[in-house]
Amino acid sequence: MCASEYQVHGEVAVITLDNPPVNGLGLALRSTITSAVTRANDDKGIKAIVLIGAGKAFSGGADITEFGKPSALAEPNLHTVINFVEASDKPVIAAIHGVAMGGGLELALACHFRVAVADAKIALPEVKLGILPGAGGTQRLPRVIGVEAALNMIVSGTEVPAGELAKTALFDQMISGDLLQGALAFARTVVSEKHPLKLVRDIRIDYPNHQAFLQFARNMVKPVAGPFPAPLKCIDAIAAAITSRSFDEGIKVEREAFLHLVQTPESRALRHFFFGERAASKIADVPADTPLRKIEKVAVIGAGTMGGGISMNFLNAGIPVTILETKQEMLDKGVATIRKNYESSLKKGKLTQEKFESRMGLLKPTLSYEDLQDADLIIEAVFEEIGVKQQVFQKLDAVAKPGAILASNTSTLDLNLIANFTKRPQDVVGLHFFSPANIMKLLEVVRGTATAKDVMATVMQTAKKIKKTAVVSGVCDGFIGNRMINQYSRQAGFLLEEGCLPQQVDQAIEKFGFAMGPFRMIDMAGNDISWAIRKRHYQECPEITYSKTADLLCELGRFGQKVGAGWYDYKPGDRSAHPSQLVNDMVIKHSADLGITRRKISDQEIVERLVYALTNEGACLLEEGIAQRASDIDMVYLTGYGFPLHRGGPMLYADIIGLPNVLNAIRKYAKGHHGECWQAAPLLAKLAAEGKTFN
Ligand code: T1G
Repeated sequence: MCASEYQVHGEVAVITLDNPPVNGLGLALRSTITSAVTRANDDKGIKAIVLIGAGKAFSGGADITEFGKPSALAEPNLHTVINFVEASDKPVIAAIHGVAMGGGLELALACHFRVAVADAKIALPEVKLGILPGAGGTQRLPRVIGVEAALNMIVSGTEVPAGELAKTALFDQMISGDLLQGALAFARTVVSEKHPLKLVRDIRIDYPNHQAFLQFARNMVKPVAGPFPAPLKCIDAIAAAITSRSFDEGIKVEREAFLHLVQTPESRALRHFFFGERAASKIADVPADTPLRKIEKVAVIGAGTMGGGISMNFLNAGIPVTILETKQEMLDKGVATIRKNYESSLKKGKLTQEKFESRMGLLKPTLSYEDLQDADLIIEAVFEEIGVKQQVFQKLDAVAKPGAILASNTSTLDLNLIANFTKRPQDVVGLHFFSPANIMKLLEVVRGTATAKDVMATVMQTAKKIKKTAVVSGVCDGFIGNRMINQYSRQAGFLLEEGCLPQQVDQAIEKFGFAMGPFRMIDMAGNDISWAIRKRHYQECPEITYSKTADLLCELGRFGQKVGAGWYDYKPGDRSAHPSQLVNDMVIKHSADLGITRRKISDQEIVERLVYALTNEGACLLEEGIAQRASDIDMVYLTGYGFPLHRGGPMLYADIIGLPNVLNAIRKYAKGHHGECWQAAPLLAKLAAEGKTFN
């Protein structure tokens, strides 16, 4: 234990939790705590002990990087540490700042006293990782803040400022000045006034009529929890805190629930998402300390749906936006749409009048490129046609100031081609937002061959500021998301030829957990958009075969919801999809025209062919270096394509199913209709053969 971790201030020993970045309670830190508490208890000169966190946190909880590894349970495990602190002969005072979360808060709850600064964030967020507080949190928190407040915190995992809990038995004192000095003064008072050691475990919970409350809680939580088992298990553990004959009996219930949940695929998926979101912000060859370009003024070209949504992201972050259109009425329409969106948030109480006015005040509409001269970042969101992009970027090259970042919102066009329309390709990057751009979290950051490293670092940081999950993609047709969805859509089309109807395919994949099946999704996005992509592919890459069914649909003008008819029929003003006899007849007739005898296709086959088409293409993207890591691909699908969170994304899902099983299925489908789609990605075959996984 290094000196900084154990310091003596008079009669008080100060133990510092020091395990950057958030003092995760990994094995080394756990050992430090037990050794230090032993040392303090053995030292006759010590009368009290203060636990305090180094850096920005008391503790962010158990070290989740240890999950699934032997060190997570190695002694002293978190339970041992917590019992050790609680059994100390001398008073242990937790001094809390920054965050005290998960196991960090559980450690503090085992201390005899707790002091904190008012803005410290207090939480038991384990449910967000698909587990529950497994070191006494479900048993101790209700004892200090009450059953209802504890249940709300534990089931939601939300943070609460310590100040809001100042009057509860969770805290003995709020410290307004220096935390350590305040904690030392409090410790000395405990000693001088001979305060008896307070053990949270000894507090009795008296909650009459708890059955009715717990039943109410279960009824409220069950529909929201969906496929995740943890929220209801949290309630079971809290119930045990109320009903168990002893504290230790309640701990046993909590422990069993924790050990069950931590093994579930849902928890694995949520932990994968937690780390995947953070990993995605890292770029292998761009150092974390790369100097950033300042982004204080943004310009958006195009005030259509995308341009307006993109602008809102920056306005929401307090960054001024100049929005440019070619015609006044288009510009007025775009600004009006932004205003209408904010007004609807205002009406729903999601936005204050003051914020509404400040955001609109940051928006400057213009028809002149001259007004873009002082922009630090310019994002074009114009018509998806290379000629139009060329005009825009040549103009930008002429007016944008040196060092301005020029970004294209293109969803499929060649970013390198676009960059070469300028004399500054190093300043050009793709920022592919997903519609509705002000809502969808995913942002594909497309790195051109020439894109400078500081441009990449700057846009990744900017993405964080506008609360986007940014994933870096190399340049290829469709980048990561759309290239994979193209394989998914191909399979959906072939399934229709072989025996499915649109509603069967959609229902099967929606039962798997997708927010929307392929046919409902494309009816919403517009069948004409995918038609244009297919027509481009017929010219540029004829080797990619498609079912003609979708073309037949488009030839009937059935472009989807926007025209009231697509794969499904729609009633005016009603977005619900009604199976269309006309389309079903067309699908069945098309099979006959192809000489295909339609067959009954199982939901499992539908799900395998749609999901493994994503996995297989994802493996190709990894091999080609278009995607940096498998978890990036999963983040794209979890935040941009409605892939079910509890399945973890197409790559993690394949890992959980087992790559050999995925490979067997792919090989089976390679023998079927349009088997040419099913060439197993070499990386997938290699990992399967080696018994490895993508993640
Ligand atoms: N363990 C290991 N690493 C962690 C971590 C943790 N608990 N929390 C954060 N990190 C890493 C994170 O991956 C990132 O790493 C860096 O810290 C900064 O994180 C028995 C078993 C604490 C509010 O769920 O909510 O206790 O990418 O970017 O915005 O009941 O991190 O830099 O390499 O998020 O300032 C319960 C999870 C664990 C808290 C800080 N605890 N963490 O937010 O920084 S389970 C949690 C957070 C548990 C017990 C159970 C946030 C934060 P890198 P960041 P931030």
